[in-house]
Amino acid sequence: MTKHYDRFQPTICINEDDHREFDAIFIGGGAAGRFGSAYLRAMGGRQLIIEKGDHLGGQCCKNACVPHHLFFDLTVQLDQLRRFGGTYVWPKLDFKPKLADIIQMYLNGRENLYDFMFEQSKEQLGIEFILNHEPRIIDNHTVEVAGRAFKTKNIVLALGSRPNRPDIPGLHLKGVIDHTSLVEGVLDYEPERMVVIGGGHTMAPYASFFCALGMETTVVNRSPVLKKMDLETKAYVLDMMRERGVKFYENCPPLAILGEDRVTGVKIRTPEGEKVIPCDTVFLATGMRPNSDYPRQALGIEVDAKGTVIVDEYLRTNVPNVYAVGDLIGAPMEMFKARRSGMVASRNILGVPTRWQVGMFAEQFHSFYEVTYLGLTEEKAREMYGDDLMFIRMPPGDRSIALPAAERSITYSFLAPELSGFQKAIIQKSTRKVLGLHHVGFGAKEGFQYLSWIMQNGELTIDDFAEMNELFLNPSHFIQLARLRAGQRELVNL
Ligand code: KPC
Ligand code: COM
Repeated sequence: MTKHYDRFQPTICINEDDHREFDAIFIGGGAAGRFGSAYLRAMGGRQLIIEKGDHLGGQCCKNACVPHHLFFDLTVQLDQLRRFGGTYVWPKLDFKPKLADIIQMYLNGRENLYDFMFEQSKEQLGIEFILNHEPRIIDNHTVEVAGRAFKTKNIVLALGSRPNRPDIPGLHLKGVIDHTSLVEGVLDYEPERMVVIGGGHTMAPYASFFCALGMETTVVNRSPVLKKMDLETKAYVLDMMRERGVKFYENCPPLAILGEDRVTGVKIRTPEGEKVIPCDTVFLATGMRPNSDYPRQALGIEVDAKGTVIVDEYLRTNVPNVYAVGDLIGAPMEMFKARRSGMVASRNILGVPTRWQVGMFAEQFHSFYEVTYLGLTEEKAREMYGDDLMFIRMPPGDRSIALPAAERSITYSFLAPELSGFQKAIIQKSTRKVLGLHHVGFGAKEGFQYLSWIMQNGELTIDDFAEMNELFLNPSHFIQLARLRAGQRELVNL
């Protein structure tokens, strides 16, 4: 691929022939800043991104979404190779994959992505930007870069977040990493025993990946893991991780990371007393913290106790003409939130008043499967609607049924049916409304993006499902399964 820029050089991509004042300077060129900029520019405004890092696209391509999707893909391939290697179409896995090699593969490919971010932003989108320069915010209309003062009508803070450090001793030890340092190649050895601390959407994919690479992998969390999930669906996810060898200590607070110079173990509190889990590496998956310190100092931006920038419904901060977007404004720290909030700030800046509403969205993470869920859990639905509920499950009870079966899961359904996935729809009987959808498998997350939109903007009923056109075999099965029952006046579980 052609190289469009040298990421080690400071870069100033400004249209010096355009003498208009900037409508907005975006501080930070991640997903929020880049999409906010693209949208503002598309509406006819003038913007400038100032990014102190060496690329556009932020953490997504640096160390977050992109590597973790790559690692997920490798996790699934390795899972199949380990399980089926030497039979049918699979060669025997006769070497030990190395984490260091995979990180290097990622880093090599990342250059292409950075380059594309540059090229698309500059040539296709016509965005103006500065890279590899630290911005200095002078006031709410002035930002200085490399001795040059840029005037702007508005500032949009898009500074992202960084990993939270839990409050336990031993974080400084060699071998304590997180998803950001992992891809910086901080490990000069191949980990064999990994403890993952945390219980959320970062824990599951990384624990699965480490396990798939052949590491002895243990998850430790102070409270239950995957707290937001429907319990039955969560049980499937955890069973499937355990089946591959991941060990879990839920409700076991980590007390200390042990070691002299490098990590040797993690001390935890269990109901039976304290316990040490020996390991050579600790992976922190303990959440993210907004990068709000600088704007707080420079402009007096108001933040809460977690460092989240406080914004109104138009994404305005307490300082006039200063907006905040993306991870800075708190949960959900997700891609859609970053990109959409950038867009909403731009609309407001250019005089199209737009309220920021997160709205209904599907939660999604990886384990050895894609896990996607939307709407109510069974527990919540029972609390709200009692017995006025109907359920569709696949498999309907006995996991040895070779369903679900579709992209990727069909291989399991023929060779190891109990591993082919799990899904559940929760429907209110009286109104026939779909309240919750839960899916563990492959390929369904695509559909959930649209389902969340439908559920948010009206309602989705079992009868609507029956009218949809499924692409058989399809990963989510909700359409055909719903149709098997939709003819009933009085809905019965499936
Ligand atoms: C995945 C799958 O549904 C395969 S076979 C199902 C046939 S039917 O239930 O009649 O649509
Ligand atoms: C993708 C980054 S890696 S962005 O959201 O397109 O800017």
